[in-house]
Amino acid sequence: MKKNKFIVIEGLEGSGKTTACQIIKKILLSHNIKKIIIVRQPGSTLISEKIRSIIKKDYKTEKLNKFSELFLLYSARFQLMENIIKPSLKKGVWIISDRHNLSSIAYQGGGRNIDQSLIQMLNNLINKISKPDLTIFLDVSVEIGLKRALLRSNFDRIEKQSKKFFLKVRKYYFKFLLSEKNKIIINANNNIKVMKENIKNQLNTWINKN
Ligand code: T5A
Repeated sequence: MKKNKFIVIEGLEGSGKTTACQIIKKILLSHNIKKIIIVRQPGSTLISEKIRSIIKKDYKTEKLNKFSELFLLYSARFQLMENIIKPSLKKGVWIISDRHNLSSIAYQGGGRNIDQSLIQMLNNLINKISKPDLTIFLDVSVEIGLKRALLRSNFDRIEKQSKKFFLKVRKYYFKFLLSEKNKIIINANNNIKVMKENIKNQLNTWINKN
């Protein structure tokens, strides 16, 4: 029997993370892995979902300060780690998380220019609770990703950022993925069918090895 793992999905808006979470769940089920939880960040606990709505909403009369944004995101992450991820991992449940620390490195570090040493300090605290076993990065171009996000619904506060912002986010994702040992990078510009096949092939290989 395979030991349960903590799998993180990362990527820009519209890269297909939510879609990929369901694809990954089906792949795990095909390996007879039945105890699976999908979570999203920010979110997935009562308090974290309240924080999510603050993060996403554009309060026209008050701008969310970039440090407030950072600490809200980490508050949501600590709530999720302590209340769901840590106890579930202890019970042998596999975790699929839509975003994690790397999103903060890319969006708040890259996009908002917050000092990486501050973000790393917070990441170290989160990693003490539990570290991901695998990061799956869905690599989509900024243009394609935002086009998909807009087709789905109106832009939220972060999606309203400039193209320059997202190009920096993408650059930081790659900068930090270089040092990530356990990763799978998927070309997410392809259609869902091709993306699904690529995830299936690479994840099956990883599961069989680990
Ligand atoms: N954030 C989050 C930070 O700034 N720092 C952090 O630390 C964290 C954790 C979260 C926001 O918070 C920010 C980043 C985000 O701006 P969110 O709603 O969760 O907000 O935003 P996203 O994570 O980007 O979610 P999206 O729903 O926009 O994108 P997904 O989940 O990547 O994409 P998905 O699967 O919902 O697909 C979007 C649409 O595209 C289609 C789908 O059918 C859907 O309609 N699609 C494809 N179409 C064609 N080909 C493909 N390969 C497709 N894949 C999906």
